[in-house]
Amino acid sequence: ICLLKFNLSAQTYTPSQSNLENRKWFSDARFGLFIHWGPFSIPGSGEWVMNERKVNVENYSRLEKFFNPTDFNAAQWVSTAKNAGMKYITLITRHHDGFSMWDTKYSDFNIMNTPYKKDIVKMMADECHKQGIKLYLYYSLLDWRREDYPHETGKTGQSSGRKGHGNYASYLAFMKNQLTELLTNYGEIGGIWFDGHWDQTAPEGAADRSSRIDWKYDEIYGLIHKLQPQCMIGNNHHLSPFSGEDFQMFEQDLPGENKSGLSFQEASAKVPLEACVTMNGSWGFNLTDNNYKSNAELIHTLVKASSLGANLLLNIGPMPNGEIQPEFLTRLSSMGDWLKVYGESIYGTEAGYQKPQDWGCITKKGSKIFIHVFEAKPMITLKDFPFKKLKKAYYLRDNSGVKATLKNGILNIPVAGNINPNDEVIVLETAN
Ligand code: JFZ
Repeated sequence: ICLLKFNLSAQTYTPSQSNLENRKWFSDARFGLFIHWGPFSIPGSGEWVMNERKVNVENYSRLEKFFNPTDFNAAQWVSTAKNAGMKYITLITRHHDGFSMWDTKYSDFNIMNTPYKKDIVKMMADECHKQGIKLYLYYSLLDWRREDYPHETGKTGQSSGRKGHGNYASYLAFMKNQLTELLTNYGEIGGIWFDGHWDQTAPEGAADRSSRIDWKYDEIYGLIHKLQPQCMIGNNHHLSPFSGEDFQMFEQDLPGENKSGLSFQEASAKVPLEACVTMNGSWGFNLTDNNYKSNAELIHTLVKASSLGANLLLNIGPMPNGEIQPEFLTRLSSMGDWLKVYGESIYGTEAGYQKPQDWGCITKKGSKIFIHVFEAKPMITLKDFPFKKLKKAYYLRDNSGVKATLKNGILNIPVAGNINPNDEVIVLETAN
């Protein structure tokens, strides 16, 4: 038995060179745009509307005939992301409702059968490639529509019209066909963002979180890495990364914080990390959610993610007509404005040597330390400073000097007066 175990674990996944390069690119990028959009946006109640309102498959299909986003403009969406300082976009291609946002041969419930009749994934892919932003694709493993998916969520009520316990072999073949389309017809894809694994596990925090079905990830991941070796795989299963996965995500959480109760897993030291967060409380367009985070709060989230060594994937839920609502646009442009001045302290940085503190947090790039101050304080004191010498200390915004001192490993930084309420950054140039 011991030998057998040894042999199995010896077959672990070795990422290709291009995959490792893409991982490094991804970590350096630090900031991306998540887009939850599709026919589920029409009722304005978020992307779970089918499940929450117990809409059966037949009635839900009507949404296909209403989806006509005449104001959708891929060039504008991509430039909005770029102007926000984002380096990649993660687009919903197929959410739990089973609607495909591209021209797929494997399901009729797709964008070509709406009045709009244009391939959204293609338009976004072309525009991303044109504007030099990477495209990642969200793909749901869970399906509320197909009879061959052995669904658990919404087993009663909503799922009426579906019979039996599914046929995973058939469903797996379907997913592989669709993933082959996505990784063949749209140029280079940065990564696949899987979601829905949790449908088959006991809730977060339960002792046994093993899956009720064998997803055959070796086959799915093997196919993806064969079609596009650089393509990174992440899976929102809220567990430590499985073999074959290239990044780890934290839903509505910074790694290690678990404020949402959705991220009990530890941050992996081996793969890039990504926190995904909403701007209000919803992923998909929601007419009643006015719980918007402030500009400062969103910038702090980005900065704290960087200080923990993670990317921030910030979400928008565009409206059914294809417009992005002003509350999202103003927040994105304010983040972009901040990054234009302070981006050096975010892009290409590593985690700081301390966790976020009450006054702010720390990022690092080689021998440069960036002290991010969210609130002015007469003196910030840092113990166990990991460098012997402090060569220079100055404000990143204008290079004006800061009277910081380092003695016996204790660093003192006075931060008085007017500081940028979004986050003021002090650069420390150090040496050993
Ligand atoms: C999932 C999706 O269900 C949601 O619609 C959105 O796309 C988000 C980014 O990802 O969210 C989850 C994930 C896990 C659970 C619930 C929602 N869970 O474990 O119960």
